[in-house]
Amino acid sequence: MSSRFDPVKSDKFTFGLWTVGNPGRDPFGEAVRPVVDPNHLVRKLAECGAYGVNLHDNDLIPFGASAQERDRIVRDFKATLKDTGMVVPMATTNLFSHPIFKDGAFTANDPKVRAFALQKTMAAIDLGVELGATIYVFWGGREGSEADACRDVRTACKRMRDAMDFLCGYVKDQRYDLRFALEAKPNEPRGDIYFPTTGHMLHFISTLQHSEMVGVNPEVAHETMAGLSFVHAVAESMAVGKLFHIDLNGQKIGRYDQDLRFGSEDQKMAFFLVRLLEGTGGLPRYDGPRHFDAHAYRTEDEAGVWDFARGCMRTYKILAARAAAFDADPEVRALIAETKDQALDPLLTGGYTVDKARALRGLQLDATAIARRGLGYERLDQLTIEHLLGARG
Ligand code: GLT
Ligand code: MN
Ligand code: MN
Repeated sequence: MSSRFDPVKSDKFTFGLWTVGNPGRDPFGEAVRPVVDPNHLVRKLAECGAYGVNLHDNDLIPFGASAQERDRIVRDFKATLKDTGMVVPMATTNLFSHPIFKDGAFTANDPKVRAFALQKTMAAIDLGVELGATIYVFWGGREGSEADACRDVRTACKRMRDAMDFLCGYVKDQRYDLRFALEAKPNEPRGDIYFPTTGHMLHFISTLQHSEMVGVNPEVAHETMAGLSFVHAVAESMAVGKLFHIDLNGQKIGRYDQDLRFGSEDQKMAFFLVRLLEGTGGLPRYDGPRHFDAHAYRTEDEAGVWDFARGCMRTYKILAARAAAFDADPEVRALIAETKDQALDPLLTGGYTVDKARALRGLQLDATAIARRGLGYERLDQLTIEHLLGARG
């Protein structure tokens, strides 16, 4: 039986090949599921109602494959995409699995490693564009250190900037319709990863030669690992027009990168996140793909993987419905209605003028009276909880 929460293509839900294809290996144990053919994953995702699939170069093309092998794999994969109506909105490079990247890729001390990383990324960009990607993600999992004496962090920053400037130039030179999205993570697999949060990335982007084509790809788990508010990170990225892509999953604070089913942890955060992305609060919505970068519990067989995938998408849609009901609730609207003041508002926007400064100095503001007023946020938060738990709306 279908329900209104079952995903459909227009929801724009996507999964990485590495997510539903994750065989469940962890630092303490072997794989618990077989490695599955990417074409099968695409067919099953399409059946589940997904819109698209994302990939690293080596999720599809084995490392070191010959040119003929590559072309055959790409031909078959394109046929599967066509058959299923699935798209590839995002692609990325695996710059972390091969031992050559043990000291980093773009920031490694050995120039040969940095050259190899650029060479591999140019080829992976060509592959992504050939499959239709318009977003290219950079997650620098190995760009970091344990023995900090190995390089000055400023040197690492410069190397990262050189790599981004070069690759932006490559994309422009090829006339590709492709934008970059940088993904932060505080640690794991390195002791400390450079540019550990979305905030660091946003500033780094402002230092690039072609900053207009570079944005961020924040991930729930990564910002939560850093103890930060994911919703704030996403909103601040949107506020400066830099939310180019998003990695949705679940994470308990203070743990290793869990990449759990979306909405399986911290439902209040997930509620505010979906509300933000869907724009039910009134500001513009995010219209890019809703990408789940998560994987099924290690306890699952293949059937459990598809339960996991459907679960991510259904929870998103359930939260979207809850957010819409919340923002339509008259009591909520009354509590968060913006206070308008025709005299003051013009003084508080649009920057400095001498006249504004004079007017502000002359205002009679009764701090004690203003401070006495309660704001009703206890009631507002309780309404949030009641909507979230389905007791209202
Ligand atoms: C890896 C990582 C993810 C990144 C992927 C893109 S690879 O699975 O844990 O967070 O988004 O490189
Ligand atoms: Mn991710
Ligand atoms: Mn993660």
